[in-house]
Amino acid sequence: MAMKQTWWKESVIYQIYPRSFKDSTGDGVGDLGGIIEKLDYLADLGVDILWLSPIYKSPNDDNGYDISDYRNIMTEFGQMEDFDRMLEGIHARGMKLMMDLVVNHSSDEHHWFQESRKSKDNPYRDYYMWRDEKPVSWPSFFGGEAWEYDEPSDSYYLHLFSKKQPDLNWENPKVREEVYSLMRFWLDKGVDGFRMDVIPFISKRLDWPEVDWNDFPKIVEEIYANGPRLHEFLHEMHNKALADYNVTTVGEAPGVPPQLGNLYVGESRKELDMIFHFGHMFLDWGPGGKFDISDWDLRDFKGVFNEWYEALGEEGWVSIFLDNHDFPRLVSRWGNDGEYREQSAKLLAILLLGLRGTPSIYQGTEIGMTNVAFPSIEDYRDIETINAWAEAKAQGQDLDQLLAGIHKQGRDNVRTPVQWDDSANAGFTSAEEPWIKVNPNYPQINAQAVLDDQNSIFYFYQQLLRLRKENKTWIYGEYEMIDGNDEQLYAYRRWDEEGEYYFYLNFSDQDYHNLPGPTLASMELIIGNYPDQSSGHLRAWEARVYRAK
Ligand code: TEU
Repeated sequence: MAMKQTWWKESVIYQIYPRSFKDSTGDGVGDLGGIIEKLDYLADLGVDILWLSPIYKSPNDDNGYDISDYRNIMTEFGQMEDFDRMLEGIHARGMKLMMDLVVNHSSDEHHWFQESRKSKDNPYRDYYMWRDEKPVSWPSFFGGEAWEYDEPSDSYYLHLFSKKQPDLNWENPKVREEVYSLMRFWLDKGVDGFRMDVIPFISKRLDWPEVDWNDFPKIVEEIYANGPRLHEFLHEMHNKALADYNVTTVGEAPGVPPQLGNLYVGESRKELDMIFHFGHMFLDWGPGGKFDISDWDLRDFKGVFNEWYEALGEEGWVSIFLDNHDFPRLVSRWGNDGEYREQSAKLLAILLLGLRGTPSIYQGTEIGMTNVAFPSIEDYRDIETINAWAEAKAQGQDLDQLLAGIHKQGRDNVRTPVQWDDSANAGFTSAEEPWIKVNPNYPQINAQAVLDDQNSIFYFYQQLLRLRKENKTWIYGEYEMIDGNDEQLYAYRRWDEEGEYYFYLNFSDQDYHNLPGPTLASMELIIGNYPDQSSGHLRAWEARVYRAK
């Protein structure tokens, strides 16, 4: 069966975290005006779809992932006029806009919840998940219990994330109609699609099973995600909100194993176009969770991509990401952000754009931004980090060790302001203090510096984006790992009737000899990350792509 060809498979996504992108008003917080200022920069890079983390009204308990009004813009980000101007600017440059849709939960400050909590007979009561008795104990993502006691009606509500993010009750048809209606509101304004936050969680297990708090990934997969009515809801959403528009969707899919993938994105299912799969995101979590550092192994990393490729076949599609606003900087996590920062950033660029799937580039990746290590907890802003700290402190745990974990895995690693130039606060804001400190490495690592250097990471991305566009083999071609699952090398072949490409990526500070595949001399070099590419072996973090003649 031939794979269906379509625009969103051929596109590249660029994710903007608006709070940290660019401040145009001088209040220390990024905003829509800042995005407008940088549209030429993004068009020049060559990306197709801008995905914006939430820009709706929000009290910002979780930086906008707690929405109090789905039809208005967050005060610090601007007004609806700014939104309209931004959308026009995006379309004028031939790009598209993807909004973040956060409908597993709302903010507790949304008027639905304000009503809902008033009394058991309030018309909005069933918009959320309420229980009269203390329910079975479930862990929340941000620490503590997922059930919260609420005084006014003497009962408990569910919040898988913070207690200011109550979970919506999708069993209630009125809730579903509200969601479809707000989706149509934005689609009618002309947006081109949605990235759907924790969408596999919307159908709850109403038998409320007991869980083992020590195995969080298992709870996510078996209890929180993939609930009994999930696919019925997604199908209904497709019919009632999406089918009439030429738009695209990508579901954030933690807890979805490869064998369930095509239930979400199989073409015949009419649910979602793509999902972000998560297997590789947990490889370096220890038994104590994300801040419990453990090593990752390239063989497992490759295994994740191999399994998804096999599981989806010609039937479904994924979006490929190596970092986003929730996970460490890709070069700090999968590369070497010290001596080989440039080389490893370019190697990862090749991987991101050279697998089968729609690549998603997180802001700042194109300039080689890295993790940050703030010396004090006072400098951190993320609710997940702050809650973990408070919990560890209360339990008398080793706080130095936790800080080391935060340096490696904390979400603020990717939320420091984008480094535009070497002026104060990296040119992000004219305010004295941005909402979160700038990474102190901005004098060396910034957009101005990469734009001034023809060999920079930025232009490498630009070149790769062009290559992917010009070579459909890079997009639709088949994929096969050819390195025998080596622990240092990731080598694979992509091919179709138009061509055959060999990708070689040396994930190591050591040289790599004896490359698998045809002799290098028999092939044509397409791109590589070292200036001189004639050597018969790969040097530290060297990556090359060849075309077979
Ligand atoms: O993330 C969901 C999710 O699974 C993350 O909580 C992830 O596991 C975690 O960040 C790892 O530490 C989405 C959003 O992307 C995230 O920013 C939100 O905080 C969360 O949902 C709640 O809306």
